[in-house]
Amino acid sequence: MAHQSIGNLIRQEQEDNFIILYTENGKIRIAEMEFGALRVQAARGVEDFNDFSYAVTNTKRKSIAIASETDEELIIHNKYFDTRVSKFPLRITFIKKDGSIINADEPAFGIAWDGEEVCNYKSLNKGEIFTGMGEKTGPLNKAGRQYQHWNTDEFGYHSDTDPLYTSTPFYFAKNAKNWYGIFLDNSSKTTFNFGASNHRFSFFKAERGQLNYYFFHSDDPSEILKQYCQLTGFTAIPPKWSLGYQQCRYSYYPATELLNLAENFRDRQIPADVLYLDIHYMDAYKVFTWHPERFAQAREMLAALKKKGFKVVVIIDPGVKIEKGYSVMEEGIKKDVFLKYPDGENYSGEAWPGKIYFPDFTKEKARKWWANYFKDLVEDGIDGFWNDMNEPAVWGKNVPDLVEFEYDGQKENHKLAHNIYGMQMARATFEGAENALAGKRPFVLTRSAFSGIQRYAAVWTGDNVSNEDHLFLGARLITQLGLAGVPFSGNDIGGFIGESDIPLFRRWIALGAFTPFYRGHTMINSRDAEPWSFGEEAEEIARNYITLRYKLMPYIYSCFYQHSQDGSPLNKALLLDFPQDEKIFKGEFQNQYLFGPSLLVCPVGPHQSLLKVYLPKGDWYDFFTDKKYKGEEEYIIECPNDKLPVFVKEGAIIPGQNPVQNNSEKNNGELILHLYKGKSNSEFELYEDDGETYAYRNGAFALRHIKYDPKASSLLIAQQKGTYKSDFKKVKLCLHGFDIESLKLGAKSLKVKKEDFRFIEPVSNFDPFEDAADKSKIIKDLAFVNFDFVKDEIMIRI
Ligand code: MIG
Repeated sequence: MAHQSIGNLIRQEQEDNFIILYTENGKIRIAEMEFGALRVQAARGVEDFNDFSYAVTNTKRKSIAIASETDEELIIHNKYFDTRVSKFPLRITFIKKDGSIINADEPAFGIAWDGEEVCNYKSLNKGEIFTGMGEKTGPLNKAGRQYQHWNTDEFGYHSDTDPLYTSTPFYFAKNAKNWYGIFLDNSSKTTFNFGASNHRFSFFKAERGQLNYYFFHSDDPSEILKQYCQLTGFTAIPPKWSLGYQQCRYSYYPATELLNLAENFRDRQIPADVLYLDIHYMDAYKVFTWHPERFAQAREMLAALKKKGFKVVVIIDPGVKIEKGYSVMEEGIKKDVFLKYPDGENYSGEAWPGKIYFPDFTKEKARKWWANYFKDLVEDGIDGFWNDMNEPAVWGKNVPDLVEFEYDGQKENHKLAHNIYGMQMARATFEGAENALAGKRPFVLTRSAFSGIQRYAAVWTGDNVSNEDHLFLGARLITQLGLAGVPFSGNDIGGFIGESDIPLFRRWIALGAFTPFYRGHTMINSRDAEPWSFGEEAEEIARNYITLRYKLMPYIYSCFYQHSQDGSPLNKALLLDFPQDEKIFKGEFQNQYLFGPSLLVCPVGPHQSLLKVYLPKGDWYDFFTDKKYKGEEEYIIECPNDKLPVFVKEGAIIPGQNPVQNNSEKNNGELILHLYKGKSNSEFELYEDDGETYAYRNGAFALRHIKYDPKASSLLIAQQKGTYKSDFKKVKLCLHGFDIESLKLGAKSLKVKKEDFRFIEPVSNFDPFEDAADKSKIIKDLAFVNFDFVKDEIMIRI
């Protein structure tokens, strides 16, 4: 029989903060991680436990003990839940403190092996919700589906294609009222079955390597995500320029084309920060070279672009062209850094450059060798790096399973290393860039990834298609990546394959403004897809939304700070804030997400002039008109061409600034602080620093805790923490939803009189922040006032 269960418990040991349970056919080891997750490992027969992990950075364990034991079972307690181990056969059940079962091994199958494969069957519960999983297609609720992790270059994928480019084997699930998370830390081909086979079980299995999973539980799913990030890492605050609008195509060349592009953006007053060089910048697609004619004067071009406030990111593919005399290849051979067959011959595949060798990024020596090449590009004036083809992708073929990888001392083959390759390439790229940039923060973008990638790179969702399906699917993928600990992701605005048209482009460029990574990109030989390529109306919409993005930059930048503290993603799945509201999973509402803590974004299709939206609990304001809506209701919203439905949560505190043309340009010193009337306390951490160096790690940041207390009618802007000299000198306070007549405005320690306030008359359809000259719409209950943004705390009575 192929199926071999873990069997009965024979004896147990406690050692070194582990509980080790010996069974008939193997052993289980249980540990409680410093931040609350419970780790379960299984080893077969007399095998040792293998602790090696590329994903996990924090391996600290708490002390663990068996709290009670009977003939039948063992009980282990931790702060968040209890674990029951039944002995005959060994089965694990996680139980909430109130006695309800969160998650249990399927009684008949539990943990079992089948050949090299290891599988954990879990009881499936009625109505159980499965979600998260990162870059996985299908609906937000993945119940009834099966997914596989095997990083794949999937050109023109569909809304149900699986697998795609990245593997983050971490899911959220909800059994009755109980949320839990499971992270299977195994880089081989893994399968997750969420009740796709029957009504009896869900399962996760790995083709190779050990069962090694982490179980998380909290009533607050944000806490689960935080614990996952505490285990696998956070994204450090990115360079501010990488949060601006970015323009790519396959490919811009020669140099004059980039200069024209830059001029176009500035002339048209469409803010932008980054231009991209796709594969045609290289000489015969040889990595770390410049094309001798197209970019004969790369340095001059880069210097000119810099003057206009543009950064440049270049694509870096893993394959190294096999060509006599090509120094990168020759050095690579000398240093012995390429992947090999078991007989010692270098493995070669084929991609853009023709025949290529692949660096073994799971080998430290290879990562160091690779990292060294970034100095020249940085010296030339390149600012960021874009890793593509790192699944790795080989023309029409798969890397054979027997190809050997160093796997940092583990000596593994392709079966276990495949899913980790892209992440280790991004790591080597990040380390090289960091070293070369001498104190500036690197920006790396990757297509392929594994759990933990958030420590090194932003992720984009590869070769999507110019159609409505992808607009919606893209929103879900980004939100799900957020649930997999990746806060910095995006998709090709307008779609990569095929051609966007006017209606699609205007919707997508608007939506993209509310995604973390905001980049337009398109395929070779397709029509132009820059913000001005779809006619005047679309250009106007693009300008307005891109400008709005820059006005929101203090909010967006602060959200990245927040992620680095608690793991909260930028595209925030609604389940994180509304964990008991299952309506958010309904097909018609599943694309909605929060952008940061306060903005509810409702993606709308190119031909939808009306959109049905669902507003969860609380009061909401239309971002553009301030119209108030009651939560837990559905609404039909009118969506003219220029309107993306965005709603603001009551109590929201949203810091903004004047529009700038790029993020290297300083704002005018006015903090535009928007406050939306609410019923309960709310707060926001306003974060600033120099936007490009690591000086913040030595205290050079400006952090202001802002707190709104409606019962006390107060808004408190606490004293600044940190030594960075704030870019803001005064505050313009915009009050939304307040009854102006009864407003008692005043500020402690500030000489402000009621006359200092004046009412403003926004709002253009595009821009809630506009102190509009045209008095088209008058919002009566919006007022602003200027304060000196002194170092002291500011208390405002409202
Ligand atoms: O075989 O570098 O997903 O963004 O423009 C295609 C060319 C290789 C795939 C990437 C795409 C990029 C393209 N690349």
